[in-house]
Amino acid sequence: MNEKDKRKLSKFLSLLLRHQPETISLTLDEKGWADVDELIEKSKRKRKHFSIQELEEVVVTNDKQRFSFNEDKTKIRANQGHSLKTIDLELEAVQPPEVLYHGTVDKFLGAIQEKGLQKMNRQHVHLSQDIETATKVGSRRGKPIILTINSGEMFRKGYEFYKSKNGVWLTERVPVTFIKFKE
Ligand code: HQG
Repeated sequence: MNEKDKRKLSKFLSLLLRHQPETISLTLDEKGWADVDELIEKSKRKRKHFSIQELEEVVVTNDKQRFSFNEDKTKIRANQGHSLKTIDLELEAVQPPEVLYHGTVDKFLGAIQEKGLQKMNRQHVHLSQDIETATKVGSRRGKPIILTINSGEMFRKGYEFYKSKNGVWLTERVPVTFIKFKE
């Protein structure tokens, strides 16, 4: 598969496995798993043709490791990023590093200064372990602005943090007091 086709398939999988499985009448179980055969078959009906080998290639080579198979590769799910409210990824609360980062853009700063970081359409607020990753996340929307999050202090105050299988830090919300807006 060339890079373009891989990116296309990855986007299609994100749509189905995180946001709108109904696009192809795909069933996700409560933990977000879709049956691989059903996924391939129902995609085909919508003229999206791919083989199990191509699916495997996308899962293995994906730049952000967005997807996982179960042990016998009969099921697939997204590792994070869901907007579907009922999916439970069985994430375990873990202790975060002292600081985490969030990449955003200028136009959201006013609202963030007022309400803190909110999960918006997704299940969690997404935070990055390093500035480089946060910069990439912010750049999706324009000139990136990096917020520094006092995650250590949040943790000591009882806020829960989760780390997705692909290394994204997740939390319910970040109140303004734990956000440093300028270095
Ligand atoms: C902003 C990508 C107004 C927030 C990335 C962000 C990530 C607020 C946007 C993953 C706000 C939400 C998630 C508030 C937060 N008022 N705006 N109170 N609080 N915002 O896409 O973090 O490529 O849902 O700053 O790598 O940008 O999809 O979140 O700009 O891990 O795999 O509202 O998506 O991964 O946007 O990105 P998103 P995000 P994938």
